[in-house]
Amino acid sequence: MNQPETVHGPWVGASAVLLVLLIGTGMFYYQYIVLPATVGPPHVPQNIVIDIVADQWSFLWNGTVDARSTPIVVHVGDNVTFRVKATFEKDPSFNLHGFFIQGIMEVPVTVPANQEITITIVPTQPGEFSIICTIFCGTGHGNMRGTLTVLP
Ligand SMILES: [Cu+2]
Repeated sequence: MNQPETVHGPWVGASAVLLVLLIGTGMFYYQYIVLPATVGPPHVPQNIVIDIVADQWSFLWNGTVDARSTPIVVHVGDNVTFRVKATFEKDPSFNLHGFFIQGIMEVPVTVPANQEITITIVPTQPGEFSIICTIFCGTGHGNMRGTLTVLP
């Protein structure tokens, strides 16, 4: 009486396990590959103001954060205003920095001592963009770099 069940039992169990594995794998990939491309609201563009101190020899944002080790992060379409101030505490024989975001700005902007320069950009494509000083400002000038990360 119970003979058919004992014969087919293992195959039914194996098929069930396979089915669960298949569905599980499908759901796993679905959440990582299919969903992000089709679901989720687009980024709403923001007005962002970022204060930057161009010192010798780094670009510090929000007062103390080195843009070289900690990128400034914005999104495509954001209206990003940089307020840049230059200081020359390590070597006062210089009095000019240059502010340039490669791949985003057309030309560098000169930032003289004791003056605040305002630059507004609207990134149009995602990526990592280098911020560099374009005017020689002392021995550490080559280290005066930073990164602007633009997210989609
Ligand atoms: Cu400089």
